[in-house]
Amino acid sequence: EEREMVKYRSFPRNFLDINSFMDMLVAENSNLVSKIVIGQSYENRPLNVLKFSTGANRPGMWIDTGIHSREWVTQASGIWFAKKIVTDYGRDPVLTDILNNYDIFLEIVTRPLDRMWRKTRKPNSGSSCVGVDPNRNWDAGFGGAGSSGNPCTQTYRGPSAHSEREVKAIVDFVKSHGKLKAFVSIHSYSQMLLYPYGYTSTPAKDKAELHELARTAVSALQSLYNTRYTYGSIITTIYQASGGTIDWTYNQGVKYSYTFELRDTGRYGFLLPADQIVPTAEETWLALMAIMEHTRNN
Ligand code: ING
Ligand code: ZN
Repeated sequence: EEREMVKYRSFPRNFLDINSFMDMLVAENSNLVSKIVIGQSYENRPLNVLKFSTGANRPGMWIDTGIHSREWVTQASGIWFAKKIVTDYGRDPVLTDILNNYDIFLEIVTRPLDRMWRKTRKPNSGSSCVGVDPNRNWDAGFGGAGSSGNPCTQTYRGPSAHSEREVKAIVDFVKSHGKLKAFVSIHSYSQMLLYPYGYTSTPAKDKAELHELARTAVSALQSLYNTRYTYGSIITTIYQASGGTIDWTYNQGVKYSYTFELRDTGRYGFLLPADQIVPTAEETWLALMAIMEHTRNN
């Protein structure tokens, strides 16, 4: 139990750190956790996903953190969730039942050195600016308003949908899995729980259910430290954004597609103080459990 914390006096942060954290978690819980590689990054690092599974051919639920690397509280929360899952399996009846019926996939994307980096690492031809926004690169309203064609902006959509290996790897995984029932992509900051759509103001066909579940999830989250979240569709709650992750997964038939924007609302923003990491992960877990429990029941 305490061994990781001895080795990691703080949270694992870089690729090698997170990779060894994953390997240790797998070694100590091999009945429950394995590490799968869904592709390679532009820098040829493996795109590792933790798979929590207690049986074959189960439907799945997906969680990703750190798709935008500067959103540091999200990768740290991902690590906390991984520990929480192995600790609570067999102890928490709801999580145990979820894992007896569903696999959970958790991708914790690792970070480049630049503290404020958001995009992928691929150079853009004809430009000195590097990278594509991995949350504008999906084939859902690709190229529309709320994304940019300029490689030097933070919301550059890339030359074509799924041009980025990091995006294409998840696309291929979602398609080949075929039975994902929930897809939660975790960003920061703004304290919001968002559901499709971002590229259009046409309501999602499951909007009423997604809205009600978001309400339940944010009230579970708030119950711990009174952290207040707003919730609603992307376009009505944060801003118009096209080519976003969960719009694509939702259009693929993954009904419970959500994006979190974790703490805070802007006081510290991406530079959230370290003493808020664990509280953020703890409260977010309550919302994730609400989403996973609802998914299991439906
Ligand atoms: N915010 C998200 C962004 O990529 C978002 C908001 C969520 C857009 C879901 C589209 C879909 O702009 C951050 N902080 O990255
Ligand atoms: Zn983000």
